[in-house]
Amino acid sequence: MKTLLLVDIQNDFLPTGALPVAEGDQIIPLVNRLQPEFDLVVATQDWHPATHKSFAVHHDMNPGDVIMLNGIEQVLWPVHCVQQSSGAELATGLETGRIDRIFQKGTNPEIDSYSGFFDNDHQSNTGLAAYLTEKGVTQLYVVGLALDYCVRFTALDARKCGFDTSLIVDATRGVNIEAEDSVKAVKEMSATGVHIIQSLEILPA
Ligand code: VGL
Ligand code: ZN
Repeated sequence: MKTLLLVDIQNDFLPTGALPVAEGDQIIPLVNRLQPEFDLVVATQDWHPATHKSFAVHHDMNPGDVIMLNGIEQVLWPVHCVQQSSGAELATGLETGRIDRIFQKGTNPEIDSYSGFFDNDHQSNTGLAAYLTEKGVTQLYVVGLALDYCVRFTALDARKCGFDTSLIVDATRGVNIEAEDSVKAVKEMSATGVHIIQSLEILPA
C-alpha cells in the first residue's frame, strides 16, 4: 500500500499567508500530479486554538524568538492556522477529492505539534500511526510544508514508527529561519533512513 502524506499544505503557509513559506505555492501543481500515483492519500492540518502557546503574541515576544515551554525549546510563531479560519484551510488549488482522512494537530494550546504523529513532547498522538498500520501501509511518501519543521518531524516520526519512508524533496519547501535549515533537515532525515527522492521517480514519463 503506497501512501502519499500531505503535510500542512494550508493557506497560512503559502507566500501570502500568516506564516509564509517562500515558494510554498509552487508545490501545489506537483502534489496534484503526484496524488493519482498512490493507493492512498492522507493529509495533516495544523489546527491551533487562538490561545496556542506557540504564538509569540501570547508571550509579548517576537516571531522567531525561542523560549522554554514545558521543558522543550519552542520557536515562537506569528498567529497561524487558527481553527476555523481561512488560513487554516487546505491550500486553495490543492486537489482534496482523493484525501481519505485529515489528521489535525497542534490542538492542545499548551504544546506544539510539528509531527503529524505526535505532539512535540511525544506524550499524545494523533492516531495517524494506528490508522496507517490498519490500512496496511508499507511505503509512506511525504510532501508538504514546511520542510524544516513539520515535514521534517513527520518524516522522522514515521521512521521511528517503522514505516518505509521517502521524502519527495521537490514537493516541499522550508521556512529557513537560518539559511541552511532545509539542507540540514534533509541531511538529518537521510541519516535516519528516510529515502530522499525526486517527483520524477514517481511520475509517469
Ligand atoms: C509549522 C511552524 C509552526 C509547519 C507549523 O507546518 O511546518 N511550522 N506550525
Ligand atoms: Zn503551527
